[in-house]
Amino acid sequence: MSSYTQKKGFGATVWDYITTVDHKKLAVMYLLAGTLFFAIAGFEALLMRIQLMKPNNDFISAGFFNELLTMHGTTMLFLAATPLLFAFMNMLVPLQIGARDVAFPFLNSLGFWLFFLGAVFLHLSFFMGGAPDAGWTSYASLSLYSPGHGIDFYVLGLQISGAGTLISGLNFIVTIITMRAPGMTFMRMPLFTWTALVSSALILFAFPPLTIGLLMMLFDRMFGGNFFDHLMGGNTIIWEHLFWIFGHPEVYILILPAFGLFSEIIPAFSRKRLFGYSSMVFATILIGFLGFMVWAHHMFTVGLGPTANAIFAVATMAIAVPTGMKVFNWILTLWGGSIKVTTPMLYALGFIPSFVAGGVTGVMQASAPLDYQLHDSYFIVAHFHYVIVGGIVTAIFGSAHFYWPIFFNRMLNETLGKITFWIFFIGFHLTFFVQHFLGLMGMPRRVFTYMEGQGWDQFNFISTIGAFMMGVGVIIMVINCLLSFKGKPAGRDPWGDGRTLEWSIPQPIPFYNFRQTPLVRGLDPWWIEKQEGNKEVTFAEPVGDIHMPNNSAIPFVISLGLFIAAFGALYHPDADKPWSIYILIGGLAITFGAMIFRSVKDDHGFHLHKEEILEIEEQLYGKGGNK
Ligand code: HEM
Ligand SMILES: [Cu+2]
Repeated sequence: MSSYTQKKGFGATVWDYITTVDHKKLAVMYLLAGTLFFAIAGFEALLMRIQLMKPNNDFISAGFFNELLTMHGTTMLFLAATPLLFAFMNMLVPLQIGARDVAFPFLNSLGFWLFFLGAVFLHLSFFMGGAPDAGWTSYASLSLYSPGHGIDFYVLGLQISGAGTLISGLNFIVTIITMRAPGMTFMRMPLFTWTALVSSALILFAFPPLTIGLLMMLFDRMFGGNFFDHLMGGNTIIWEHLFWIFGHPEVYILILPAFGLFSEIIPAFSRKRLFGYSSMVFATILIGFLGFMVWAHHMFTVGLGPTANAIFAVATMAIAVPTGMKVFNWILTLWGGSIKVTTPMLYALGFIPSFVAGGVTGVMQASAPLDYQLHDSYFIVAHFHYVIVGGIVTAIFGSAHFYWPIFFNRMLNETLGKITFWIFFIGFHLTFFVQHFLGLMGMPRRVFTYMEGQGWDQFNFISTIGAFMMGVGVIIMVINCLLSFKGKPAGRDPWGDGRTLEWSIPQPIPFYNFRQTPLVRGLDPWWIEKQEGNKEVTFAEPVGDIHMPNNSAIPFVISLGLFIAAFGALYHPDADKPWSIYILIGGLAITFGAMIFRSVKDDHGFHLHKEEILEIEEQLYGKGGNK
């Protein structure tokens, strides 16, 4: 029985996506879910900016502002930026290394559903008695005393979705180490795959401290654990350490893949190989390593003492060295290249100065004495949005344009793309540039309003206008994405400048990716083949049977069980909800039942025979194919 014949119809399609283990479909699901949460968090940002547009505003209440602030930060980092980058990793990593899927397709699906249901759980807090309100860092001194269930939603939602992230990170590590095509040595790996590897390694080391911190928080809030309660012999600073041992690497987990994406876009449209490839690889590893040594720069004002502050200040500044190397390598790739300014390239060109600006203010804050002045002022808000929006969001937007044909076999409209870029880019600088001055003039961060006559009014007004421009840019981009489906198929290598293996595959990409495993003969293998006038990559094997995994609903069921159990845990401390314990046990029973079922039931996947492969390719690329 071959299971590649697809049923038609809406229900069948939904079922297909719920049970899929195909990395390309999961990539599309990450893209959709990430976009949804990006839109929600963007909307929350606009509400905050309306509130801050003029002094003494009463558009929203102080309490609701705290909820918006917390959910905006948490959602943007965990539920928008991470899944959007996972969308690219899922889609591109197997294609770039010449693999048919990731190492553990079942776990890939489990990772998605844990992330998604954890995110849904967190967002239900808005409708079920209040969202978390202690900031995305949820400092224990605030969160332990926050009434209601907001913080419990934060703790349980992040725990579930964090488990998904950890599982996916592991999967990428194993995939990249073990599943590379013949000839794809480590030093021939595309830079995006390299950054995906290092970023996944960071996930492996950074998420467990978060898990432990959240567990301790859960014990404190639900069972009177007193880990962080100073009145009971606990220590609130321990939460800060645990959080930032995770939290600082988290920003590198996000920025490294963004670097990787630009390291693909810049050589493609400079039509040159990446300058200093091996130094880029070592810079990536070094940044990953140093990223773990600097967490306490978030705690300079806590009172760790001058020795600790000095060590962490120097370690932080050291990161500027490998980062600077990267910036020079990108510029030297552009140097003397025959540059084509496409939309993705525009994003890359806008990224370099914006990111450098964010990096420079980062080095400023790395100086502990100056940080005493800047701490918790709008200068900080300006700094991290320059890095996050100027670095990560531009990478995601630029790559959405670059890789749209790989995802959907369609091109985005270049004119609309460039309009989006300019509106977004100008809006971004309007929003955040002036915040540096607000910070220097003393405006504190995380306040819901301010008094007039302090010289802050105009800058806040400008900042809000900029935020709306960014919103308009995003709306145009979404329209562009939707319109693309009316367009013609893009076909293979539509930019004409693809360098890596993902561009060598005919479109639409069959579910087994490569009919034959490619033979990699150097860095930028597809570029090499094109230089030699080849129409296809060189193959490492003749056409033969392919082994593929079966779809499965079990990952969804495992995640659903935890989602249900979380409600039980949440309501358990309430004396008036004795039924909550049954929900908790029932949910866990579903999860463990599904796990046991998976363990005892043999699922060996299926074989796709040579004849079937040829038949599929005939359907896809023969007459009437290439849909
Ligand atoms: C779309 C444009 C954006 C606007 C207009 C915006 C606006 C804001 C505002 C007004 C705050 C509150 C600042 C404060 O009072 O301290 C904030 C905080 C924050 N934003 Fe954004 N933001 C945007 C995009 C992003 C993105 C893309 C990310 C991450 C991927 C992000 C991450 C954060 C974080 C982590 C915080 C801190 C939350 C906290 O202090 O708990 N923002 N943003
Ligand atoms: Cu940091």
